[in-house]
Amino acid sequence: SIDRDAEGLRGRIAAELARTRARTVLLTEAVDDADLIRQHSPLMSPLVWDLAHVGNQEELWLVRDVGGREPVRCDIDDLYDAFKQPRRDRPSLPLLPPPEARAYLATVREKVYDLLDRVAFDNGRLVADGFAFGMIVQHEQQHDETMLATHQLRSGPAALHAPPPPEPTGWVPAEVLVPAGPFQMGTDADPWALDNERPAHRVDLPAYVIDAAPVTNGAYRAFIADGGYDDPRWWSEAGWQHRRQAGLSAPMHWRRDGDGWSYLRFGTWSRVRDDEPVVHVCFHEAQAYATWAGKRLPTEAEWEKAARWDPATGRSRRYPWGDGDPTAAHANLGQRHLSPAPVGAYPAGASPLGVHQLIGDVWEWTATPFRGYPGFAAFPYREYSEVFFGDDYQVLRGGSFGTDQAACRGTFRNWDYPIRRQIFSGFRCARDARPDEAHQ
Ligand code: AVJ
Ligand code: FE
Repeated sequence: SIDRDAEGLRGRIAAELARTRARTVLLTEAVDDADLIRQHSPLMSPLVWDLAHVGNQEELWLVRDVGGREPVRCDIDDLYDAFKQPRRDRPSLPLLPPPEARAYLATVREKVYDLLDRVAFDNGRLVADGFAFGMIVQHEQQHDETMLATHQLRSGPAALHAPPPPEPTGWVPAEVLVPAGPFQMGTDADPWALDNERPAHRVDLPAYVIDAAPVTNGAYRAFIADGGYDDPRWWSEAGWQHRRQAGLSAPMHWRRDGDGWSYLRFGTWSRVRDDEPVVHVCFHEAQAYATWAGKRLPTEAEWEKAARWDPATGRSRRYPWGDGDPTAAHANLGQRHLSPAPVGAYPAGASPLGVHQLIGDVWEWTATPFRGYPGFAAFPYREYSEVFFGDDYQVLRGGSFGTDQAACRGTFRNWDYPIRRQIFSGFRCARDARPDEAHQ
C-alpha cells in the first residue's frame, strides 16, 4: 500500500506538471517571437525570460538537486537568477531566443519525468510527499500569473481569450461579524505548503467585522467622485507622497469615458462594471479608500480567520468552503476567465459565516507587513521568502482570477511593494466590532 501511495503521488505530480506546462505554452504562444523578447513594461521581464527562468529553476531543484544529475546547461544560471538580474536589465541580456528556450524547457522536463519514475519519496525532507515537485509546480504557476500580468501591460490587439465569469446568483450582505476567540493560523499539515505558511500557531482575535465581498468598482467610483484622491486626510504619509509623485487618480488601466469610466483588459476597452471587485489598485489606494469609508484594511490574521475558521468545530480548514479542492463553482481561479467575477457569482465558495470570494477574483491587500510566523524556518532556500521579510512588503491574500489552484489556499501568502498595482490586486475592508455587536 505504501507502493500504491507512491504510484498515486507520481501520477498526481505528472498531471500537475503537464497541466501547468500547458498554461505556460498557451501564454507564450499567444504572441509572436518578437513580442516574447520585447519588454512591455520596466516592471516586467520579457516573456521569454520568464519562460527560460521556469526551466532553469526546474533544472536547479529537480534535475540537479533532487536527481543529482549532470547539469543540462550551467552556462545560463546567472542570466536567469532573479537576484542577479534586475527586471529592467533583463531585455539587454543575451537571453536564449524563443526556439532555444522552448527546447531547453523540453529537455529539462524529459529528465524530470525520468527522475519522477525513480525517485524514492522517503529519501529526505525535500522530496517527502513530493514537496520539491510541488514547489516547482507552484513556481511555474506563479510565473504564469506574472506572465498574465505582462499580457495585461502589452499594447496591441487582444492575444488571449476566455469566456466571461459567471453572473451573480445570490444576495451578499455588506459585512459579517467574526466573533472573538482563537483560531489556528498557518499549517503544519499541508504537504505542499511553502515555508512562509508554517508553522501552525494559535492567534487570538477580538471580535471584528469584515466586508462580505471585495470592494467593488461601484464603491470605488464613489470614493473617486467624492474627491478621495485629492484629500490627504484619507492617505497615510507615504501613501499621499506616492499618490502625488505618481499622479494617481484612478485604478491602473482606467480612463474617463463620458460621464463614466472604461477599463483596458488584455487589449480591449469596455465600460467599467460596478458590481465587480476593483482590481489594479496599490496598497496605498486600498488604505485610503478604507479610511474614507470609515474602516481599515483587515490584518492578515483577520483575513485568514474569516477564510478558514469553522464556527461549528473551531477547526481551521484549507478553504472557506471546507477542505476539498476548488472547483469551477467555488472560485474564479486558474485563468478560466480573464476578469474578476461580479459579487455574488460564487455562493458555493462562501465561508460558513457568509464571507464571499475570499479565494480567487482579486488578490487582497492586508494591513500586515510580510514577516515570518513565530518559529519560522527557511526551507528549502532563504531566497523564497526570508530575504523579503521586514517592513518593505505588504501581504496579499486569496489569489486572483490569474492564480492557479496549485498556488492558492487559505494559508497561501503573497507579498509585494505597497506601490505595486500591475498585479491583480484589490481589497476588502474590516473594522473593530462595536461593543453591542461583539456581544450579540
Ligand atoms: C510570491 C509572487 C512574490 O513572483 O516574486 C517567483 C513568487 N518567487 N519566483 C514573485 C516567485 C520566485 C514571488 N511572489
Ligand atoms: Fe521565479
